[in-house]
Amino acid sequence: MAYAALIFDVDGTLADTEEVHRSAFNLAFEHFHLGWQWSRGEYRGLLNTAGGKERIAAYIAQLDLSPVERKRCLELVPLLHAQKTQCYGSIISEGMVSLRDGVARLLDEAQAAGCRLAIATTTSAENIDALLLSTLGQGGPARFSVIACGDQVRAKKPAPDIYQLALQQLKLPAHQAIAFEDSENGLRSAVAAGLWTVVTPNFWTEGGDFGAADLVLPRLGDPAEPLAGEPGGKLQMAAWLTFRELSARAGATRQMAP
Ligand code: XBP
Ligand code: MG
Repeated sequence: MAYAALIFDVDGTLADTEEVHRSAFNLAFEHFHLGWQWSRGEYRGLLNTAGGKERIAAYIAQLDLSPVERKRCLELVPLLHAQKTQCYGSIISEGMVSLRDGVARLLDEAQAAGCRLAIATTTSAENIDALLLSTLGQGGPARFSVIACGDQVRAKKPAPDIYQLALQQLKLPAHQAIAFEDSENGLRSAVAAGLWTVVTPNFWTEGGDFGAADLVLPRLGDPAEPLAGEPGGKLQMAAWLTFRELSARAGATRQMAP
């Protein structure tokens, strides 16, 4: 089966961006003199809430505040998040964050095979633009036929809405696309949308329940950064996930599906 589109999650999948997000949140908190600082351990837990604005609101909900103070903090969330997004874009534009290994290669292989690329993410269009420009250059954003993101849907991951929107804009049925995710929320969203899903966990998401994934790899791998124990472990054709093997596996699984 020739797959018509690969749909990528952004944060944690295309690139390991959550440390930059965490820094940007803390810079925004400093800017508004809130005295809040999210540690790595705390942020790991807060990541269970998809969406930066929702994440800040979830944090406020567990603070010991008077009703008046809580209301004031919640009213500040949109401004706080706008400041955070500005800080995130500045850090990403410095070029210190690169794509995870294998991503650029797989994007090239897919497009060479005539397969479209798409994005389905909780983060904002500004953040996506900053990351794609910084990692793929001026032509980066245009390589993606569809970018479904952030507030375009009301229900964020783990709801399937963002993947359903991406499929709708691609004009494709779920069985003609493959999803790439890094987190349990993202996997649940893609599976609920009916997509064959590859999961590449990272520091922030390792240990999650990825049992519903069709393929779990530590990363996509590259000739220069082959996966240990491959081929012969989960992969047959190379020590990195090639578009050819991906299509063969997804197609074979689909044919076996009831
Ligand atoms: C991960 C998220 C986002 C980012 C922060 O998105 O949940 O909320 O953590 O970005 P993805 P915003 O679906 O790409 O994994 O502050 O813009 O939400
Ligand atoms: Mg993610």
